[in-house]
Amino acid sequence: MIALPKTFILGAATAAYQVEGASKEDGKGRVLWDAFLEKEGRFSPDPASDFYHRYEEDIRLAHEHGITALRISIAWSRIFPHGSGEPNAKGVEYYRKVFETCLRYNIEPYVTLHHFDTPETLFLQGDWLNKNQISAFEDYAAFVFEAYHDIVKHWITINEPIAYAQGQYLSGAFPPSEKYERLKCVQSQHNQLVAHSRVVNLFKEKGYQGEIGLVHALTQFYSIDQQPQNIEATRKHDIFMNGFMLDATFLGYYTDEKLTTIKTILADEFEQLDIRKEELDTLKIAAPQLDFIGINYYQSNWIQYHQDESYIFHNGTGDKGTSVYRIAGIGEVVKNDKIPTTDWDWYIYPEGLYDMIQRIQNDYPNYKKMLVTENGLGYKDQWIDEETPINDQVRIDYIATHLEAISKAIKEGARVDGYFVWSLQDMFSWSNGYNKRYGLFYIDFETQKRYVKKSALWYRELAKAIAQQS
Ligand code: BGP
Repeated sequence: MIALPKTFILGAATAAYQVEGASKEDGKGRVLWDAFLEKEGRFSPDPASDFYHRYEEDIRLAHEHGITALRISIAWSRIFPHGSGEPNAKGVEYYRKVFETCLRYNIEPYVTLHHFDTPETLFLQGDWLNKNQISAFEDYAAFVFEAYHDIVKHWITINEPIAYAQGQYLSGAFPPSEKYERLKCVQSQHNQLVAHSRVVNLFKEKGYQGEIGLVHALTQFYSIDQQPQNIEATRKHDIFMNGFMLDATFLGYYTDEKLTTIKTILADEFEQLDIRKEELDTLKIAAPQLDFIGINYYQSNWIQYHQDESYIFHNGTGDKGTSVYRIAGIGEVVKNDKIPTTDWDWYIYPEGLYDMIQRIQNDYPNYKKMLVTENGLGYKDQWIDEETPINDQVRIDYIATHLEAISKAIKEGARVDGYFVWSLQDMFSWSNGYNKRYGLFYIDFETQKRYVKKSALWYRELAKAIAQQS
């Protein structure tokens, strides 16, 4: 058995827009994705895995397979269809039923307030680039805390500020599909960190019971070789994607090293970066009050120097070997033939998770605890027939080796309290659609029937073994 403490939380993760479907039901407002997906015409967010109607079955299945914690996000646009104004009673009632169902099945809900789904009205006004969204987010959070603080004790403000900003303004895979806009990417990160901090401070001021954290997508970067310019490109890449946000999260300010590097990357545009004194004060108050950090770790990347034009090709189809990622003045992701990849060109490297945990321990010794809030394998699972269990041994190997990396870090003194596999069930993937499956449970998207995968059975045995330790 993988050595994990008896108290280790074995959970699973979901996100509202990816599982719920029902995107136009019961007064839900539109989000940034609706028009984008309609226009693209590649795939639809409806019915996704129809969690909106089938949550009871999914929560029961989770319970039956040893899961004791579930990451669920609230769709802001179900509560406030336009981001602010009058709350939508049906949305408020829906999430109460979902959280009550979790508790009935002894599952602790970990609730995310923003998981890539800004209401359309706010998106059209600039999304996180518009500082007014920060107050709207705070008002929404205040309402939601009041509505559910009696039953929800674990909160996550924002899911992956960098991945959202990166998708929107660098790779263009997320609406509004802008590319290579480095300034916007940094500005969005900063504004999200301010919004996060305001909500942490509010939660603590009000004295709610429970914990509040922030989830970061953390990719581990390694230099492709020992050439100084590649080592330097890796350092820059890391600051752009990880270090800038980690400073704000744990220290409550940006260190000179981070700001100087961002200045080098943004060059002339740096002057336009809008970071205000009162915002820095807010970060400073929030940092020591943060109860946990969630790490979403999927992959590591190998980097080399790149000074020419930016060019990104997003492999959103699973055609192996098609990804290209080069950002002028930051670095280029290069091929490393020694490391296996998924069909979407994500490097499978559990050591990177271990290194990331160690890095947080070393660089930010004031952290209180870490949770791995997402980790899992995107795979083209094959359904054979009703009788044959879906054999996803590759997913089991992926999860097991990453849990081994966590186990090693814990043994060496890191405080990592839990693991949430991405994902509970197959669902819709933002820029990839439905053929990139991550679930412990297979969904037939035509019939919406659920099938247990081998990984779910393995997860159940692991949960048992952890719980039965003396
Ligand atoms: C994270 C997101 C999830 C999920 C996951 C897998 O960045 O928080 O919502 O989608 O990545 O990514 P993808 O669906 O692109 O494979």
